[in-house]
Amino acid sequence: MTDQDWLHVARTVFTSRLIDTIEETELAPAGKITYQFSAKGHELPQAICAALLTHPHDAATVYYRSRPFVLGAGMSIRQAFAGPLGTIASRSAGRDIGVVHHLPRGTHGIAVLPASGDVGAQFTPAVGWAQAAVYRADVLKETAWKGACAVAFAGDGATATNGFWAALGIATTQTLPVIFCIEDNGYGISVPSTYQTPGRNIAANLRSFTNLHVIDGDGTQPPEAAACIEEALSMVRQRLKPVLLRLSVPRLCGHSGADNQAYKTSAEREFEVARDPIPRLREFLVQQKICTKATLAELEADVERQVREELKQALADAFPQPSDAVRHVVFDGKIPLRGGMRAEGVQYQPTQNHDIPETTPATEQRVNFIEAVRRVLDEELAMNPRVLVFGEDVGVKGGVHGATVDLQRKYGKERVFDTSLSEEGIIGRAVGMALAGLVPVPEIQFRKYADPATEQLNDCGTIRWRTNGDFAAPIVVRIPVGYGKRTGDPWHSVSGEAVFAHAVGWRIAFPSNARDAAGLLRTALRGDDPTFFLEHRALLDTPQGRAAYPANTGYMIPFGIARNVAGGKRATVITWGEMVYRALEAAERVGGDIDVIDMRTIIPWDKDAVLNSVKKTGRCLVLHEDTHTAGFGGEIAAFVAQECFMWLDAPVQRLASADCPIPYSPYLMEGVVPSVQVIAERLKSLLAF
Ligand SMILES: Cc1ncc(C[n+]2csc(CCOP(=O)(O)OP(=O)(O)O)c2C)c(N)n1
Repeated sequence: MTDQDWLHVARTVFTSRLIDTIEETELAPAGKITYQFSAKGHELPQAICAALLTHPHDAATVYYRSRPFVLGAGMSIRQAFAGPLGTIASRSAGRDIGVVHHLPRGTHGIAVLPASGDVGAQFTPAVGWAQAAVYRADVLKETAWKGACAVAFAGDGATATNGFWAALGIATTQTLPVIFCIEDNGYGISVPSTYQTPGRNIAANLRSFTNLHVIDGDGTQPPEAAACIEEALSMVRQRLKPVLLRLSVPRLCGHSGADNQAYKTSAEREFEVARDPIPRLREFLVQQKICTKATLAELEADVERQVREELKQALADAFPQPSDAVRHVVFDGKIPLRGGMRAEGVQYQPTQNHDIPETTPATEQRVNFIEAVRRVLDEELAMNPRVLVFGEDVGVKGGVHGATVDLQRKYGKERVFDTSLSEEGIIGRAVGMALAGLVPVPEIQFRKYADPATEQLNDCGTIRWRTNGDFAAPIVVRIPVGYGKRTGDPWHSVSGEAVFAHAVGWRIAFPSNARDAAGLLRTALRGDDPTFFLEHRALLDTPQGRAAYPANTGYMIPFGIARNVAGGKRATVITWGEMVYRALEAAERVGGDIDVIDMRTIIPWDKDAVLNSVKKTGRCLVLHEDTHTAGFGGEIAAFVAQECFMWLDAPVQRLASADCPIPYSPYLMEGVVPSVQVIAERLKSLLAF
């Protein structure tokens, strides 16, 4: 730390403290801000980190108490006020609470990655960034990335979350340059840290963790805090070990503006006040002759003047318009500053509905569905060195479904690799990698096992929106879904696309054959939105899923364009995935002349195809394998009822799996999943209405 660094630290600390005080005593009481989170007591280590994270490719993942860091990293005071005020000058333009930060490029180039309101969600994206930094430096030989690291900031409560342990496992097994900086204030809102980790000290508990460097220090003492942070940075810059850096700090405020801290004794509060880092910092600066008392007073006065000035500007800033709210939910032309395929010159193709004309592929030999997936991955890996493929058993084994067979041998362990058994880790890491400019293609082994990744998946989908289009993490998550060839069961046979359809910001492909799988997967991989790519298990290596593989490597199918798999005038069946084949058989059984529409993508879905068909036939059955209640069929049926009312000759029908898990016994499964016979019966009654 140079004198200059210390002056930067002092300015950040004083600025942050004053902003907190103004919010607490002026803006919140006046009703100008509704969410108020102070960082009082936490300022010093954060400001030191901001001063020392000088590598242009460093990144930090932060949380709601990280404003001192973000100020130190380059967020303006006006933006700091604008956040809680909810004006258009805030980084999210009023979309997010002011302390859920992001900063595409700070003072030294450091990125503050999009924070989450979910405690613990900041850890796995940090390890993803760290792994991407290593990949870009070592494999892509981008020297500018050499020595870059990631820092995840969190409170002590966050060390109890799944995300913390997922990230710790990844960082230590892969020796990633990441620092877990735990600002331990002894509480998570009102819950003491004895509930988060036994004996209340996470550093003490992790001392024997293999391949982890543990540092435990006082975050209120300037030289000690700086020494701890310098030690941590030196460890990760040399890539010796990841670091758990615990710094104890007082929380000199309520958890938020609404919290009166009645759960702390007065002795505790007095003890905390005595540990205020600001008097210690002042004393240190003068003692070390970095400032005189007079220049220090001048600095503080200057901070006050600047804060007041920028507050005035912030209070004059406009509020967003209601019509601004729905912009940047998906890629809409604004190129993200961080992440996204277009970042730093990567070839990009739009995925927007109808943007890409579907070409006729030069047809080739027929291949299994899973082989089509494997080939597209192979081709994209060959074409784009930023593509990485990973998941459980994806490496040497080639995936439990065979989608990645041979790819590790061909492209190496850095590009095609096994992960720890942590779905939160797989997705969170993918998000961090995408933000660092890579194209991650994670595999979740079965649909049910996406459950532990729910938080990361949902947060990933809203990154573009939350950051007002500044960041994007277009990952492509491949997931086998549905029942198997011979049997089902509650764990491996879930389709569950309706839950994903409800996740804002995501696209969903649900192809029914090898050709569509190839075209849609490539579109997803070259697009700029996160995509669920669902692969039906009963189609992976069966005759039904087999199709001619499109040989031209540029073959893409746009999202939101359905395919008529059978033509007819008597009724319309709208379906997708394996149900397409049951529908076709059922249509034959009732005498044919039925329009069968394979949706191919669920988000976006082809409303025009549905409209045109139902207007022609006057009868509509929506069929899917996902459970009935709140299934995606409800969405389509509601649309048809509203838009085709005048053309309908019968009520819109829905047929789906019973609201029941998929059973193991094939006999029981017959009672849950719509069989050809049940579909045919339903069609018969629809035609007879
Ligand atoms: C996943 C999740 N669960 C619960 C909450 C509600 N919540 C917000 S902050 C917080 C306490 C976090 O404490 P800690 O990590 O120690 O950070 P501190 O506030 O003390 O700095 C809780 C329970 C949340 N935001 N996210």
